[in-house]
Amino acid sequence: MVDLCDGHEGAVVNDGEGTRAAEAQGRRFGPLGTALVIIPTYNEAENIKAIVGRVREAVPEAHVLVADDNSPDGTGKLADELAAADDQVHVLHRKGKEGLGAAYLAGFRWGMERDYGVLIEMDADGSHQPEELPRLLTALKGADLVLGSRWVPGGRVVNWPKSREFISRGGSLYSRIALDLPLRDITGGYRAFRAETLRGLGLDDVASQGYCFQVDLARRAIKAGYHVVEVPITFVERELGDSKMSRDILVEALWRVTTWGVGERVGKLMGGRDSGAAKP
Ligand SMILES: Nc1nc2c(ncn2[C@@H]2O[C@H](COP(=O)(O)OP(=O)(O)OP(=O)(O)O)[C@@H](O)[C@H]2O)c(=O)[nH]1
Ligand SMILES: [Mg+2]
Repeated sequence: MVDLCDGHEGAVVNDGEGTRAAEAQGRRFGPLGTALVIIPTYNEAENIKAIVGRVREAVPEAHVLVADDNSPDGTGKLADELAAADDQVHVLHRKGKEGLGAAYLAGFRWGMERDYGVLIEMDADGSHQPEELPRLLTALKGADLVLGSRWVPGGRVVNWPKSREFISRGGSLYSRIALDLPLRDITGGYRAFRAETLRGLGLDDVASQGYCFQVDLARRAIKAGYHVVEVPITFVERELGDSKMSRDILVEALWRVTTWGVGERVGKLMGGRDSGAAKP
């Protein structure tokens, strides 16, 4: 069994609104409940068995939900086989490729309808190491949202070309400045949410997709005053299967982040600070 001991070992607490809000309220965080690890897949036949197996070994008490967009390579069928052999593995079959954001939103809904206390985002390609999950869950005992972070002390990337690192670091830095967010890794997709946090983010109007989906949720959490903690992770470049990263995903992120940033600044100039959860 994994030791989910108390404390924040390895956690980096952001110094922004979320932290201050939590301190001001003298928050006590409730028990976590059962965790659901959501793994979105599109053509991950080479990776799905290994990643599900690693999650089940690293956090035996957690459940897994594979959210597959009708992958042509048969990932959904392989996931069904895993689910047939293990009560803690589930599959959400979706009609066709609709992007990472839509798959996560469907997975969150599925998990919240079934009363999971923690919803976790994890890629199928091994970049997010299941063995680091216990540290994320430990940090979540004292937080509303935990971000696995490559760009805080102790975080790192393995086998990533310099060009990818430049894009990722640049994307986080740009989002941090444009949206005034006290976070280092804003585009990362290895995250643990309390179900109450997701309920408070107003997910019904989230339209963003790839990296932008991650920026959108982080920004909503900070603006809503949630206590967000970054935990260093080691991100490992995928070894098998093809990346779904595309120019369109980068353009969407740049466009939306710029639009939100300009909107917030104009809002402040026109009538004081924006309030409550950020809207698109
Ligand atoms: N259900 C679903 N999953 C998707 C979709 N697009 C990507 N994914 C999954 O989302 C996860 C992240 O996608 P990746 O292609 O690894 O994207 P990335 O990690 O940003 O890019 P790389 O660093 O090149 O791997 C993987 O598990 C993909 O299979 C989609 O449209 N639908
Ligand atoms: Mg990947």
